[in-house]
Amino acid sequence: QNDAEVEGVYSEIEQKWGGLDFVVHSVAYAGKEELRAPFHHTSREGFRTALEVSAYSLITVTRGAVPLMKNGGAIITLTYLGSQRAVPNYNVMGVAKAALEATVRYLAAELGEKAIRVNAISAGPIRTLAASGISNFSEIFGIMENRSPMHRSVTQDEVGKSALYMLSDLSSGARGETTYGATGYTTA
Ligand code: IMJ
Repeated sequence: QNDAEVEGVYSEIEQKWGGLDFVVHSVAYAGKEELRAPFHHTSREGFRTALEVSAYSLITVTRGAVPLMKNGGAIITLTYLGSQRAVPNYNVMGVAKAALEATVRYLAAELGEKAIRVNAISAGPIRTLAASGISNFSEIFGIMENRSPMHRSVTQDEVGKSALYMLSDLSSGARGETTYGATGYTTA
């Protein structure tokens, strides 16, 4: 939420390295209440915070990175299927991720001429701090293990490999995409 802090990081990178090849944007936040209460009770303030931290921040992070990507570069962000489907309790985070995925498309369209690629990875549910305290998380895990073609949930290593693809020349044709690394659950 602090643009000056982000700019500070980039000026340090500029001084130390003189340029930048890629950025991983991996930040999201919604108030606890917003993830628990009925969605139609989402407050104006809760909506604003979730969208600002989870979607607008990609614009701030990209704006600072562009001048450093002198020979082009790659920017990725992390998203979740709750942007496309109504997932129980994901609530305003789903709205924020939909905004994030649209932001990826607009940034990708604009930065194509600078050879900067912007894409998103939609990982499946992973047991992390961001997943802790979610009431029906085990249930969501179970559904994934039942329905996905491989009958298991996605691993952190698999998300890492998708990131490697998106950040490297292997994905030179990918722009503005949301790639699903969720062991095929999305299409099953
Ligand atoms: C988060 C909430 C509800 C359902 C959820 C999740 N499902 C999954 C997540 C089904 C997979 C995890 N996820 C993809 C997220 O993007 C989580 C974001 C998040 C988590 C918290 C928890 C602590 C808090 N605020 C948060 N804001 C965003 O206070």
